[in-house]
Amino acid sequence: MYIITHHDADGILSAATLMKAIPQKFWVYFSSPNRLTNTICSTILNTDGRDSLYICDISGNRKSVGCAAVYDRVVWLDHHVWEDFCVPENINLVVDPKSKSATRVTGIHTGILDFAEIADEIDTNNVVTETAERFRTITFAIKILYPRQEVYRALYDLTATIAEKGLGVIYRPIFDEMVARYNVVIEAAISKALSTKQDFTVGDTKVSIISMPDSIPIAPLFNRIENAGIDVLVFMNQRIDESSGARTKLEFRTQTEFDVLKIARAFGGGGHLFASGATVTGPLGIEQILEKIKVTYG
Ligand SMILES: [Mn+2]
Repeated sequence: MYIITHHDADGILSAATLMKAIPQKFWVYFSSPNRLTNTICSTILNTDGRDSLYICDISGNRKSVGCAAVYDRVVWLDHHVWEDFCVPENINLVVDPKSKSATRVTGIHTGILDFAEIADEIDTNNVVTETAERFRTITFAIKILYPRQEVYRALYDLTATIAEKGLGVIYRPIFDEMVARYNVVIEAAISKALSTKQDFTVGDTKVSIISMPDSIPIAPLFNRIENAGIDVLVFMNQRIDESSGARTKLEFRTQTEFDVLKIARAFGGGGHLFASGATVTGPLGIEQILEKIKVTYG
């Protein structure tokens, strides 16, 4: 049995829900909207598709759905907004865009709702409990502090331990030092990112663009930006990959409940109405982003 899930807090708790509900050996792969098709293909190389596949917290497109259909049976549990296209009958689509988290969708599907409330808090950026705060911090800390080749192993261990023992394990003292180190690193990264914020008005649309030198989590950064009624907040991160060349990651948020799914779609991405993202191949300038906003909402 295979699980492909998003590498964020909601994805981890979705996978933990499945592992708790179905006591079998799972191979767990962490992926992202941008890499999903590749991830599905790499699991097919190991299985010939003669297996069951669960996909959590990442929406599909024609390509990824086509690849997943190689599996005998697929259960796809998600809460993003899907585009309209045909899905083969061996794929059981369980998608509820009204659900606050994919963990809740997975919980309702399996009858295990242990992690749904914490995932709801985190995925709607409405963290109120200490457990949600600490769990979110630990997931960010693993991704920021661990060497790249150890990140997925660490995320898997966290997922499996939570599935087995519950969320209480995040209070183990071994995480204290990690959280402390993360707080120092993230504080510096947030200050640096905030200093790049530029404000624009495109037609009637208020836009702010923030450049992120390193890939840092959006939520703690977004929460530090004063509410100035910005319709479209753009977080951009440019990276040169050895294999694929220049690549720009875009994340969109809003302070006015503005439909930022539209602009993500215009860049070939997706997500939710008020929180979305896209990955663009090649370098991308601020002028090009503003132009796309103008065309999309004009
Ligand atoms: Mn989610």
